[in-house]
Amino acid sequence: MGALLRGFILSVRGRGGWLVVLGAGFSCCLSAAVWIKGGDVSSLAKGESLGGVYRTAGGTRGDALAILAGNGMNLVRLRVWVASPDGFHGSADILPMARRAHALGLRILLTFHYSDTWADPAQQTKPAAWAALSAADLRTAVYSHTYALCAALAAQGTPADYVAVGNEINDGMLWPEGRLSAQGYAFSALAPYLQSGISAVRAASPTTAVVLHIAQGGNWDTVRWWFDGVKSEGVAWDYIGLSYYPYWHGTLAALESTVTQAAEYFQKPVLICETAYPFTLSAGDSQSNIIGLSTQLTAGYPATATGQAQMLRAIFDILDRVPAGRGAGVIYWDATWTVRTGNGWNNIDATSGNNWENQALFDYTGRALAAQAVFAELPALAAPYFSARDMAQTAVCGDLADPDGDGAPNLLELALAADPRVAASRPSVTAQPLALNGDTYFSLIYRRPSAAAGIDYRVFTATTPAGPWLENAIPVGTPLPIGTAQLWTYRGPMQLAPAAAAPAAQFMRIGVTRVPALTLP
Ligand SMILES: [Ca+2]
Ligand SMILES: [Ca+2]
Repeated sequence: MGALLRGFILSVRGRGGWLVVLGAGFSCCLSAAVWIKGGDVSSLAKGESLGGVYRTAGGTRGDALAILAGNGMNLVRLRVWVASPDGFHGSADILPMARRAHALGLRILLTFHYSDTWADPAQQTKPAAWAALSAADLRTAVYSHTYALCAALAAQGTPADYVAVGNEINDGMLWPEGRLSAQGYAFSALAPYLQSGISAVRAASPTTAVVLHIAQGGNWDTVRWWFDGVKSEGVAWDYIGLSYYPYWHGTLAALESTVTQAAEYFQKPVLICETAYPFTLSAGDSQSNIIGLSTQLTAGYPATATGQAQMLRAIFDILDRVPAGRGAGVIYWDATWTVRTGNGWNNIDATSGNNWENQALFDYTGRALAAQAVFAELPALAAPYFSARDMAQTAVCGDLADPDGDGAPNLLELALAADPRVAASRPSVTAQPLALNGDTYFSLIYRRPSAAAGIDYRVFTATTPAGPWLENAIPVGTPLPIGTAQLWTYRGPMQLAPAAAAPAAQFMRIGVTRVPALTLP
């Protein structure tokens, strides 16, 4: 990107003869920050039914979703099983959980397993009720099951923002029919089932973005092979979804290499659908934990509350660096899966224990862990204005895009707290100078960015449109909480000159800069 002050200029004549010129000044390569800061809370409904207790970091008992949302998490991920023997992970608990999440302003991602139990690269067992279906009927079952829940969510006013069709489907799903290794690695065996699920999502909920999700987030060869495979079958999706577990899927450097190449090669946003890291190697119940050995840790990231937070921060930071704003974000698995008798790993065995409690985001006393604070370090700036599908298309959501066709690029509109999809929605265009006590003031409405990353403003003034532009207006307003719109008042430079010598017109230009790099503590 070129020098400062490239691009849009808008002028408005204000009272008192001043000419306000609002311009977007871009001084760096533009890229949006991550916008998905998620936690999987699939365990929560069942855990609460068994008496699960959650607390803030300070120890105050509260609603787990509210605590997570209060710490900056902005999306919940919910697992869908067709008919889980424990009675959870279906519409009966997902619909009310979606209402709770929505009421807290949280986005929703559903992940369909197309199974009655865990589906991952090692198992994709068909639901019992589908076991004897023909291939054609299996496709219909995928459609009907997907459509029913997506439509029910939309009908209650909480449409899923994202839907993952399949969970960690490296080797396909709905084995053996949709299993790649059982079908000569022909993606034509898997594609019809993906198409059925995607068609159902599109029909039930047009604003919902479709995610395709595989494991091996640190293996670019696998990611390229797999997504090339589905693409060659004409499958159309919105987000590349990857699991990245540091102890299984490669180094952080391998993750960065993979997500960066995937975003560029496929020109799609990349979402880490699952990640986790232990805050302790001690177990909270008698069930041994999957990650419980020091040899499974990453050097420099101890199994402590601080180490867990550092790992989550490192992964977010990598996604935030993906060029062109294609690092969509990160979802933590599973944020709320604390020890409760009966809420073990095996959904068909109520006596099973928890094998993941040392990787939750609440400790063994139910207190919120330090890793939750990482969510608040990152902005989620554009998401309020764009749907999840919009965010997959840089022609709509990109900093320089102009979806409402009003001549102002998104970056400027976002900085001025306007909806970039709605022409003439910029409140600050009506900025008017106010003369008071011999000084002149301008009031402009901004959207306040994160302290760590986001949008920065610089205000310049000049006495002629050709400049020179001086960064000399003085902000005198009071900042409001991050993410909110704020009215900020600037004292103009006219007060620097004697009244008689003041020019008849002044020009004010707003430099808007995306701050691309996180500067985290
Ligand atoms: Ca355990
Ligand atoms: Ca515009």
